[in-house]
Amino acid sequence: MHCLRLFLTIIFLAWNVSSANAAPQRPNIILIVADDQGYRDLGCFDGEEIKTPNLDRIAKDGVRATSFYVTWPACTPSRSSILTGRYPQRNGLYDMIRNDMVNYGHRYSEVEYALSPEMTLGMDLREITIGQVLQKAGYTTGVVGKWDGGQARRYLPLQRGFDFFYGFANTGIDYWTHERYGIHSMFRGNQRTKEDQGQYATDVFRREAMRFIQDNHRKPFFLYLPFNAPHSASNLEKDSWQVPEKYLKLYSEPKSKREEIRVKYMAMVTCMDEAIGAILDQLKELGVDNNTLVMFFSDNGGGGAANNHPLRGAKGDMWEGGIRVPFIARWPGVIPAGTVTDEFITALELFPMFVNAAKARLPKGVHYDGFDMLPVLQGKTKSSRLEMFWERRLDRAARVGQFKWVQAGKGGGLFDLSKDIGEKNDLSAEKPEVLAMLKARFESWKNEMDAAEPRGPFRDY
Ligand SMILES: [Ca+2]
Repeated sequence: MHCLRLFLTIIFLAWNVSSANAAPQRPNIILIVADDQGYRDLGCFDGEEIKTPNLDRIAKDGVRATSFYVTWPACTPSRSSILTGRYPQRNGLYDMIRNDMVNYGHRYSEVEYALSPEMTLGMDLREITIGQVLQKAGYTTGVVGKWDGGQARRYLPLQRGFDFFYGFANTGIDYWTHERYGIHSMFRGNQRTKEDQGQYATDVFRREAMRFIQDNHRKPFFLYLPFNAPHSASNLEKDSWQVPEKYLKLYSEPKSKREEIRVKYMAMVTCMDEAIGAILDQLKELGVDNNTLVMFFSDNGGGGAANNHPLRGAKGDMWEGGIRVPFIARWPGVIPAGTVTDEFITALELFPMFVNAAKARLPKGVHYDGFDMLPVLQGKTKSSRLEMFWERRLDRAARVGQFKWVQAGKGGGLFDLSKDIGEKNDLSAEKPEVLAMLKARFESWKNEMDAAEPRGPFRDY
């Protein structure tokens, strides 16, 4: 009898120890990405007029990173790096997949669209996505929202390491019709679907994300949730800023056309924020919120309706306003609550961080451009990132330590970000040796990218 009691006590203690240690082990991972949200368009990033109580809740429960960068100042290449952990110039997807003729009023027929770049180009099939790695490690993987990695079947999420997909695969749609310039674009799995036509895209993505979590919360899951909000709509009517009335009512009546656009944009953000709040509540209700890593950032800097203050420039630019984005992360018990880091980190750090958190392994023989930044988010270590490079056609930029060099159609110069986050004071003449060093570092990176094994769709090989 005594022995049995001792045995039970040991079992009980062992169980207690293992459950106390269970939280940091193989967490669920939810990666939420906004489309074109400004650096200051969150309450927790000093946004005064915008209502984002749930994003602020993530920051309050976790960390806010103020020097987080994406790899490109617009959608497709930035997202390619999230999925592959590699520079766009290395994974091959270093420009937009887009039918530009719509800009000149051209309307595609379905037959013509089927042959167009939007339909036929995609991320090189030799690239290994984070979905593939986590799926292999036993995670259930899902994508809800904007895939933007190619929409021919071979490029769709179900063929790229994901068990579940609901969303669109091109770069933008009308929020209500789910058409892209007249072409119906919503998918469930590999099939286009009209089941939700007429329903607001953000609401539909909220429902599908919650379904995925409900169905898969009993074992580790990875949910990639890239909203198209608050990007403008891609429709022939140029009815750009679409949002349900109830979110508009949360803001005061606009007094000018400019204010009207701003208010609609803010309401789109608030609608997305509410969806994120519903997901946070759901995690708690299901009892998995302590074992779920939730992250949020914008795929590139804010566009015309956004506020990127105090950064210079906007989406499309090599200025900080194009590439430095708001980032927040929450993992209770692992990332300390209410903290801020100004360490130099980027979207390239996500892939290795997810792989380590999932106790998986990085694929062999693949060059990764980032590192596991979890200890940085925890405030335990300094970032090991020393430099970062950007290239968009003829525009280029480099950050090495505190210095940033820009050479672009809209201007350029050398800036000390530690004193001049707004890139106002060009130090080119004052610090020629620093300028020369940054240019040399860029050239070295460029040579490395050119020497990398070529990937489609844009490179000539
Ligand atoms: Ca974008």
